[in-house]
Amino acid sequence: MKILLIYPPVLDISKYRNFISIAPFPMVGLYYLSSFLNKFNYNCKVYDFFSESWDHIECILKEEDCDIIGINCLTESRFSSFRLLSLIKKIKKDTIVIFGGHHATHMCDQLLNNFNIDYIVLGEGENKLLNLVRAIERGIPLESLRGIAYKKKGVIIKDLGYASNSIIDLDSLPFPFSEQNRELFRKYPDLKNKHLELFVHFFYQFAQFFIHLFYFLA
Ligand code: B12
Repeated sequence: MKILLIYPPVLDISKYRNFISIAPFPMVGLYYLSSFLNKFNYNCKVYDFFSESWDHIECILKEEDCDIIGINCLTESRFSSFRLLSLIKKIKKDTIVIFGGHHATHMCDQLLNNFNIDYIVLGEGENKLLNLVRAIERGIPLESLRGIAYKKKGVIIKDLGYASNSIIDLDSLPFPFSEQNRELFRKYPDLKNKHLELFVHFFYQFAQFFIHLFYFLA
C-alpha cells in the first residue's frame, strides 16, 4: 500500500511572506508517522507543502500514485487542509483520505459532518494509523479500532480512547528524518540569519498571549 502524508500550505503565504511567524521550522509529526509505517514495510512518503503554490501541488498529486492520503489539520491552516481535500477528491476520486492533528482531533464531528473525509485519527497517530491502514488493507472491522472517527451510514462512529495505543518508550520510534528527506529543510528560512525576525516572532507571540489574557480577565 502506498501512503502519502501531507502538510498543507500554511495560511496565506502571499500575505505573510516576510514574517517569520509562520512555521519557520520544519514540522515533525508526519515524518514520525512515515518512518513508523515504513518500519512495518509500508511505502509511505511525506510532502511538506509549507510554501508551495496550489498549481504545483496539483501537478504533484496528479503524478503520485497512492492508495491513501493523510492530511495534517491544525486550526490556523484548516482552510488549506480542506482545499487540499477537495483537490484530492476531484483528481483522485478513489483515494482514501485520512485527517489527523489537533484541529481534526477536537473538531472531528464538525469535520465529518461537513467534509468528505474518510477517517480521522484522534490524538497521537503512530499505532492508530498503522492499525487503520492494516484494517483497510485486510478488511478488518473498524469497530475494533481505538482512537478513530468516521461516518457509517450517515452516523458518526468515534472511539475517544485518545490515550490508548500511546507509545510509552519514545526512544523506540525510528528517527523521523532520513538522509533523503533532510534536503526538505532547504525550503525553510536559514535561521542563522534570522535572529532579529525570531526575536520579533517570540515577542509578538508573548504580546498576543498577554492581550488575550487581559481580555479574558476583563
Ligand atoms: C513545536 C510546535 C510548533 C513548531 C513546529 C516545529 C516542529 N518541529 O513541528 C512551530 C514553531 C513551527 C509551530 C508553529 C505553529 N504552531 Co505550533 N506547536 C508546536 C507544539 C509545541 C509541538 C508540536 C509537535 O511537534 N508535536 C510532536 C509531533 C510528533 O506531534 P504532532 O505534530 O501533533 O503529530 C502527531 C499527531 O497530532 C498525529 N497527527 C498529526 N497530523 C496527522 C495527520 C494524519 C493523517 C494522522 C493520521 C495523524 C496526524 O500524529 C502525529 C504523531 O503522533 C504544539 C503543542 C503540542 N503539544 O503538540 C504546538 C501547536 C501544534 N501549535 C499551534 C499553533 C497555533 C501554531 C501556529 C499556528 C502558530 C502561529 N500563529 O504561527 C504555527 C502553525 C504551524 C502550521 N504548520 O500550521 C497549536 C495548534 C492549535 C490547533 N488547534 O490547531 C498547538 C497545539 C499549540 C497550542 N496548544 O496552541 N508550532
